[in-house]
Order: sequence, then C-alpha cells, then structure tokens
Amino acid sequence: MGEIHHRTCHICEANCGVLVEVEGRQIVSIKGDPDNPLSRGHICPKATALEDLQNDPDRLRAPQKRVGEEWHEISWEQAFAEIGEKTRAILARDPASTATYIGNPNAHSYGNALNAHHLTKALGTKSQFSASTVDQMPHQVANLLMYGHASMFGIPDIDRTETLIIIGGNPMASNGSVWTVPDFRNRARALKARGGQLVVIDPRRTETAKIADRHVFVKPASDVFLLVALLKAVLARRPHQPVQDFVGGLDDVAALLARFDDAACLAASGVAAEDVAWLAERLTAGPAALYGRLGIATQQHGTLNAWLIALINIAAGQLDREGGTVFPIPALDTLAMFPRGSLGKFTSRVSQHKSVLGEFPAAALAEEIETPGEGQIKALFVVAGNPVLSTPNGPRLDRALASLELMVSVDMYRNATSRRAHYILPPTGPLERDHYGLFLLPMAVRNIAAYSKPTLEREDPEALHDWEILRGLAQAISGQPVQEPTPREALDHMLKNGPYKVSLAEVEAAPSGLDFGPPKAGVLPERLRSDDQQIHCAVPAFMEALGALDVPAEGIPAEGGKLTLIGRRHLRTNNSWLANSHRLTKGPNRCTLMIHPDDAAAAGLADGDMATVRSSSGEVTIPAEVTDDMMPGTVSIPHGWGHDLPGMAMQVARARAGVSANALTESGALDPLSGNAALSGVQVEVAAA
Ligand SMILES: Nc1nc2c(c(=O)[nH]1)N[C@H]1C(S)=C(S)[C@@H](COP(=O)(O)OP(=O)(O)OC[C@H]3O[C@@H](n4cnc5c(=O)[nH]c(N)nc54)[C@H](O)[C@@H]3O)O[C@H]1N2
Ligand SMILES: Nc1nc2c(c(=O)[nH]1)N[C@H]1C(S)=C(S)[C@@H](COP(=O)(O)OP(=O)(O)OC[C@H]3O[C@@H](n4cnc5c(=O)[nH]c(N)nc54)[C@H](O)[C@@H]3O)O[C@H]1N2
Ligand code: SF4
Ligand SMILES: [Mo]
Repeated sequence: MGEIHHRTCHICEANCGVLVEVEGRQIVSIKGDPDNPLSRGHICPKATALEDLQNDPDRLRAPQKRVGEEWHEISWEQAFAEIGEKTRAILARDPASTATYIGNPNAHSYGNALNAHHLTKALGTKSQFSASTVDQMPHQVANLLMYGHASMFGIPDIDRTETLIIIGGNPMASNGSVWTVPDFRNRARALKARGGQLVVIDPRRTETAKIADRHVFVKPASDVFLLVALLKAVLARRPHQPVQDFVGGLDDVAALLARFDDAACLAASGVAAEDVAWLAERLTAGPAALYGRLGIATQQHGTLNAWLIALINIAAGQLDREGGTVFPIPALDTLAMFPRGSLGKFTSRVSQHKSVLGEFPAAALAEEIETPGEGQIKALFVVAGNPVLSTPNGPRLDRALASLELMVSVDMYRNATSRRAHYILPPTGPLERDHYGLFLLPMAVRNIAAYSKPTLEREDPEALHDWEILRGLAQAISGQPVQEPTPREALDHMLKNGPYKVSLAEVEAAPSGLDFGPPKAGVLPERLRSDDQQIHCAVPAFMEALGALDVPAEGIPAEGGKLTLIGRRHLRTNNSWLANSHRLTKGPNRCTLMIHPDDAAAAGLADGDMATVRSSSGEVTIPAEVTDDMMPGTVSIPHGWGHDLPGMAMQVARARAGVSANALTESGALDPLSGNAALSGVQVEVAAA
C-alpha cells in the first residue's frame, strides 16, 4: 500500500476530488474521493491522464531553444538572460510591439492567475489576448453590465431545481462550464428521480440530450431568435408579477420586444411554437433554471444570448431563488480580488476593436502580427495556450507566428503553437504543483474550499512552477525582481479575508475539502456590484443591438447547398492538450464530420467516406460519420485536433492527428459586443473527397 494523497483534479472545470496513491515517484492509482463534498467520488477518464501527463516522455522538462529548425536544451539562466536581452532590444525600438496570449489552463492554476500580470507589466503591453475571446467573454460582458462585475456568474441550482434547460452546453462530455458541477450525470438522475425535467436545446442530439427528458433542435447561431420568443412568452405569462425590487427596466425590454414577430422568430430558429410555450410554462412554474454555455457564446450574437438568458431567468422569477439560478459565495471571493472589468479602454491598431476586460479578440492576433507599422507585434509571449489549433483561422496565425522576431511559449509540449517559439519554458509536472480552484469554486454547486499540496516533489530541483517562470520572465525583462508573497502565502491571506474567514491551515485540515453548504438564495442585494446595487435590465448597448436585429427568413441564411458548421467536445479530450495520452486517445477515431443522412446523401457520402469540407478560410479532409443526431443542414467537427504539423514533438498525438476545425473558422467573424469569435455558424461546402 502506497501513500494516499488528496488532490483536486485541475484538468477541467469540475474540480473533482481525487485520491492519488503513490509509491516513491510511482503513481499506483488515481481514484475519486468519496468524501469530497462537491464531487462525491466522481471522476472521469481524464483524471488518469494526470499520471500520463506526469510521466509522458514527450513532456518537456527543461528550457528549449530553437536555432533554425534545431532544438537545444538550455539552462534557465541562459533562457532568462537571452529572452530578457532580446525583449529589451525590441522594446527599445518600439515599446508597443510586444503581446501576450494567455491560454485556458491559466484559469486552472491559481499561481498563474495571480502572476500573469507581472509579465504584462514588465512588457508594458496593451496587446493582450487570451482564450476568453474564443470562449466565455459574452457571459462576462453580460455579467459586467447587468450585475456590475465580469466574474459574477449565476449558476443553475441543479440539486434543487425541477426544470433544468441547457442551451448550447453538453455537460455529459464537458463536465460543465462556468458551472462547476462534478458528477453531472448523477445530479441529473436525481433531478429526474424527484420528478423534475432535464431539457436540452442544441443543433445536435448530444450525450446530454440523450439522457434528457426533452431535446429541442435549434438552428446554429439562431438562438437569439428563440430566446426573444421565449422571453416574450415568459413575460406574457407573468404580466403583472413584480420581480425583485432590485431589478429594473424589464418593461423597457418588453416594449422593445414588441417589434419581433413570434412566428418569424420561430421560423428563424427552427423551433416549434409548442416547445416555446412548454418551456415558458416550466420556467414560470419553477423552480427552474435556463443555462446557456459555449454553443450560445461562440457565435455572432453571443452577448445578446447571454443577456437574454439572464432576462428570461429574471422575468420567470427564477433569479437568486432556490432551485433557480443562484450565486455562490466562495471562500476565495474573486469579486473582491479582481476589478469588475472595463470596456473600450483601448482600441486595436488594425481593425479598431475596442478592448473588452483589457483584451483584444484572439481572432485579431494574426492581423496585429502581419500588419506593418508602429505597434506591429514583434514579440509574443504565449502562456499555456495553443492558439494555432484553438483560434479562428489557425493556419493564418501559424504563418504569422513564423514571422515574429521573438516568440516564447510557457508550455510543457512542443505542439502546434510552441513549435514556432524561439524558446519553450516548461513548468513542473502536473502532480508537482499545488492547486486551489480559484476561478472554478466560485461557480460550484456547493460552496467548498479545497487545497492540494504537490503530490510529488519536483523531479528536477531546478524545475520551475509556472508562477516562478512568470516572475522570472518579468524580472529578466524589467531588471526588477518581483518581491511578493508566494501564491501559497497569498492564498492564506485571501482566505482569511474571505467570506468565511478561514486560514489555509484550516482548509488543509480538511483534506477532502471544507464544506460551507449549498449556495443560498437571496444573496443578490448584498452581492450585486453595480454602483447602485440594482440590476438594470435594459442595458443600453444590448438594447441598441437588439433593436437593430433583423430576423432572417430561415435563420442564419445557408446559401446554395451550404451547410452550417458547429463544434463539439468528447469526454476523452481536453481542448488540444491531452492528445498525447495513449490511454485517452485509444478507441475509435473521434475527429469526424458528423453529418445528417440526407445531407450525406446529397454530398454522395456514406458513413466512413472521406469528405472535403471547405469554408471561405480553408479546407480539411475528414471521415464522415453519418448520424441523425445532427440537425439537417448542420455538420459538426470537434476542435483541438491537427497534431501532424512539422516540428511538433508529440508522438502519440501525431499517430492520431485529426484535422483542425479552426482551419475552417473565420478570423473576421465576431460577436461585436464582446470580441468573442463566432466559431458556430460557419458556412461550409461538403463533398466526397
Ligand atoms: N472551433 C473551436 N475552437 C475552439 C473551441 C471550440 O469549441 N471550437 N473552444 C474554445 C475554448 S472554450 C477554449 S478554452 C480554447 C482553448 O484555447 P487554448 O487555451 O489556446 O488551447 P488549449 O488547447 O487549451 O491549450 C492549452 C495549452 O496549455 C498547455 N498546458 C496545459 N497545462 C498547462 C500548465 O499547467 N502550464 C502550462 N504552462 N501549460 C499548460 C498545453 O500543453 C497546451 O499547449 O479553445 C477554443 N477554441
Ligand atoms: N471532455 C472535455 N471536457 C471539457 C473540454 C474538452 O475539450 N473536453 N473543454 C473545457 C472547456 S475549455 C470548456 S469552455 C467547456 C465547454 O463546455 P460546454 O459549454 O458544455 O461545451 P461543449 O461540450 O462544446 O458544448 C457546446 C454545445 O453547443 C452546441 N452548439 C454549437 N453551436 C450551437 C448553437 O449555435 N446553438 C446552440 N444552442 N448550441 C450550439 C454543440 O452542439 C455542443 O453540444 O468544456 C470544458 N470541458
Ligand atoms: S471531470 Fe474534470 S476535474 Fe473531474 S476528473 Fe474529469 S477532468 Fe478531472
Ligand atoms: Mo474553454
């Protein structure tokens, strides 16, 4: 029997408690922790990937330097010295010519979250990009303008609701997003067992739709019309019901909605009137929660969708209510720790995008590197990101990266993006670092605090944690050491000053997590961060956009024979970065084009045939998976694939390379209110290859 370590799995947002049994440096087993009050023993197949990642021979363990196409291992001293010198020379020529791209795993590392700003500060750059603008930025803009803080997320109270309606999310594959809901399957089972209903609105009959009581197909990127019709239906059912006294402006929204014809909205979204009436009835009867996620965010109307979803929950009387949409109070309160967020502080150089939370759209990174002139990006620092595979028109970005004077990737793999870097700086292994779910626990279905110590010592005493690399880079560039408490010390301080006033020692004394119970209702009056602590429903920018919205006759128009592309996730992947785990990638090929039988027949495709998929950005060749799970007219390709680019060093991934969905997405297609990429709704032609 080895030693058992309690940990939180940091791979996805669910933050499951795990028990890692180790003997020396050997991992004997990784199991779910039944005593974790949030995850209750649940884990998914990816938890074991922690071991695969830790032991992967392709995982980089020391700094790498590229000279031409040759890679050399170098010391940390040399890496910092050279990067510092080169960056200072670039800054001396043009102080506005550096940029950062902060990838998704930063949200899963409190050390990164607390230290990334040292790097941007040392660079003095306004050119900040991140995975937020291919993901949740629309939710954050809606949060900011409605509740007064970009990080103030409401979550469905799944454990007490009677109706859970999920639009554009697939928690059976993703394990939930901006909603920390480990063990979704059993929570959904319990909902059904108490007579409740699970409803899924999605252009694909997803894994979640298959366990739901009702699935409603919606045309991709046309949700906004459905949501308008649904809000009208909800308002019509509760015309004289007062909403909470901290809510205002709903009447103004109702007045604006009068211009929309219900039948036209339904035709545009492809949803039947009976479905809308039934949804409105369930929502107003309550307790009920409407929850929207990636599918409604990564599209042209992402922010309007996020706003309308919040309005529907408000109008139905389900906001801040038990069994409705609730607002957790976490032990580490991100609302108190981070600024509420700004809009339009800066303007981008090439396309004049307004900054959102201090960032420019990830989709605009390529043009800022390509376009000559003052402020052209010459040096790029990528921290835990793989934008070549994860942002729109990745191949264009890939070409742009090749032209940089200096590129540094803080990453553990030489992958599609970091192969373009001049330096790759790898952090310690995934089991060698500590963890606290800083950004995830504030969205959890139960308020808990859980801290994980490093399970293993650093394999190499010279190895650095991400946060040490970030501080090292900042010091190398600015010449100033970062003199601040360690993340662990900061954590203790913040916990003591947080809502439950606990010390890190008290949290550590509960190795499976300290439980503060389920989220409470009625917290909003205290918690709202708007200046007057009110929710103003009629947000001017959103009202203007809704006022200008035309209802197309058939939804987002599909011109002559074209199909509409959407994405998907699989339980055994995590964006692009678990592709080198043999255990996770074995089994059937999951990088396929899902297509409805009628569309397949029209394109002359049988199941398993190779199909060519072409958009205005590019083309891929991919096996067809013919299935009536797809809505006719819609096809689906998962992202995070395409692992066969020259110069990559991921052997397992290469054998199962797949193709990148982001060779088809378009860098110009954005949600104007948030700068978020419109990854859903791309028009494609499909033909037999
Ligand atoms: N077409 C399409 N595109 C999409 C999406 C989609 O649904 N469809 N989804 C979007 C979404 S939601 C997201 S979040 C983005 C993700 O976009 P990115 O964050 O750019 O991409 P990831 O694939 O998550 O890559 C993460 C990188 O971090 C590295 N990494 C992992 N853990 C660590 C760590 O602890 N430290 C360091 N330093 N590096 C680490 C990995 O090796 C990998 O290179 O992709 C987006 N792109
Ligand atoms: N196994 C696994 N888990 C993950 C990840 C992973 O890659 N693999 N990634 C993590 C990350 S970074 C994130 S952000 C979360 C995302 O978590 P989720 O939001 O649950 O994301 P998806 O599973 O991509 O589900 C999005 C759904 O939206 C649907 N959709 C696409 N276009 C539209 C549309 O126009 N309208 C509507 N209504 N639906 C649409 C798709 O069919 C899909 O079912 O998952 C996280 N968890
Ligand atoms: S659901 Fe997410 S957090 Fe839980 S074990 Fe799987 S990858 Fe880890
Ligand atoms: Mo994401």
